[in-house]
Amino acid sequence: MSRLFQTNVIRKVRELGGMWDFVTVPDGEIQLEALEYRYKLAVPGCWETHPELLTYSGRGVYRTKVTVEKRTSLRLVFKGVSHTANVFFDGKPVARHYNAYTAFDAVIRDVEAGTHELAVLVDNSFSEASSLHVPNDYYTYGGIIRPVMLEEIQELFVERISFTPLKMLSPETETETEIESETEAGQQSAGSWQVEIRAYVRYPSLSKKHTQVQLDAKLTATIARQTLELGSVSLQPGETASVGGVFSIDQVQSWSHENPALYLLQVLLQIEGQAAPIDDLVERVGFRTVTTERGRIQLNGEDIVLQGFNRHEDHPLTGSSFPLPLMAHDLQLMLDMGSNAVRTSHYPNDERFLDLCDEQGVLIWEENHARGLSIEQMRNPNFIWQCEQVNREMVEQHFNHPSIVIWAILNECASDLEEGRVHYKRQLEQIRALDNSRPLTFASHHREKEICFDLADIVSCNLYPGWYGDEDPGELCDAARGWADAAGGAGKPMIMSEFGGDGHYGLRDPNRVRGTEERQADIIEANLQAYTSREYMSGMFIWQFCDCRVTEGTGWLLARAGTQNSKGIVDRYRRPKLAYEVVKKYFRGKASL
Ligand code: ADA
Repeated sequence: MSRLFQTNVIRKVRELGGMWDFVTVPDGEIQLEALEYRYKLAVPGCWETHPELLTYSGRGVYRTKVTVEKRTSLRLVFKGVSHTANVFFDGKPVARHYNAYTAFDAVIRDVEAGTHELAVLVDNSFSEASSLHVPNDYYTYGGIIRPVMLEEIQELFVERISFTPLKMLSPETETETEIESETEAGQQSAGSWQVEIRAYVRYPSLSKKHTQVQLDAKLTATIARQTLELGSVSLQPGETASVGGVFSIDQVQSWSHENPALYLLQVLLQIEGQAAPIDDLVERVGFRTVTTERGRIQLNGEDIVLQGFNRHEDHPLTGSSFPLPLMAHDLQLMLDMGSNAVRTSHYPNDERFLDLCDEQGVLIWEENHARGLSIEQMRNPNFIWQCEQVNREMVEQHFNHPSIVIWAILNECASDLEEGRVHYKRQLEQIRALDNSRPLTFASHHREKEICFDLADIVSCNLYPGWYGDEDPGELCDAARGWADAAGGAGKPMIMSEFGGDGHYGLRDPNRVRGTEERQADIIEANLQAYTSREYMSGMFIWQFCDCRVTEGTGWLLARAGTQNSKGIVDRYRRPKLAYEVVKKYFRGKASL
């Protein structure tokens, strides 16, 4: 299962999960047909879960069989391969993709009935070819880490939908409504909304034996029992086109943390002159707006304060490949502590986790993939295109999640330098052009040396008072507000995007020295006391939800004890540390208890 709702009613879709053949391969040319597969590995999964591959970094080939009953065109959708994938169908290359945390596809036209071989060469090694996956304070696992879907497609198919809630047209009043996802129909209050809906239609290139042929199709959408005519497209092979417009939708409820109302939006594609639709795509959407005014963040016009965690997709038993129950468990723990928000540090997350957040009303800061890259690392010749690609894929693929309220870029990179600023400006402009409905930010640790706050909508600071320095959190926070105001951030909302300290699970000592659970609890308490009591603060994200594995190496960053970042409020197995109750006290708003 790759989503928490059915994404297609007409298009035939199935998951290619299971045990695939696997073998490690050295660098250089490979002969697929000569490989002898030594292992069976779970897909989705990380190869580090196999006892012989616990620390393996390099290349490996996954293989499975795909059987189709009749001649058809196939679309393979890989939700995440870590970190570089080369895909072969019956021995022929059909796709190549870099970056573990966004999806990509391969379309194969006119596949004959019978059994075919699908092979994926996966590489998780570090080299100049990879500018974003570098040795870092988290682990780059290897493998097909997210689901693989097999779709049977027609000549034209709906590649994606974008749904943008623009404004509430009439307030909610008591009426008969039906929320598609979970709530039962009944007397609820509902209003009408103005939204923009666009459908993107793709006509994959034809194989050589076909002659060029133009196809015309009409697109309709249904949502909340209303049918909308999106318009028509006319396409040549190899082209993609979009169609849509602005519509009013009646009888719907707004999405919020308290009432996360979701609706299914189905787009149908019908070839002109044919009797029935040949393809469809379903998205699940919510009606809400996000704005930044008067130095605050608003959801549907109401000021909100984000209280949550930075979370790495990391688990000792499954690596970065999360089964649904573990995702749900993480979210349940965060909600138990009274959190209403999560930051997907430092990469786009699995869509099922985003789906869970949509359902639970949890607000998401989603960010592109980068952590702590120096200006030298940003000069990697692959950096620009690799960032451009992950930004585009993140925004296009996750556009319809009502839970995502902020897009962010380049955590702790060189935003203190003019040369770095060029990248921040380019990337923020790129994302704004893709989606103008959400505020943008980046997390900075440059204090008074930061020079890019004028480019963002929200100023966000990573500061570690009590851990990397002995400042008072409240005083440092006020100083940070001043630095931000002086650096182009005046009048913008502010978020404390990281704070915390090490707490090694089970290391208890009444002397409360560094590294004990007691000291971590003290640090978290002092920070939360400062940020929850500051009027100008629009959000706070604790570093971090759970301990995570890091790359092993030398230097202060990569030589962490136990090869893990131990600032989690729960350990790698999600066992709560002493700070858990402290967080609960503040996030649940009972700080005086
Ligand atoms: C940084 C960084 C995090 C983590 C943290 C720490 O601010 O953004 O990824 O490395 O510091 O634990 O030091």
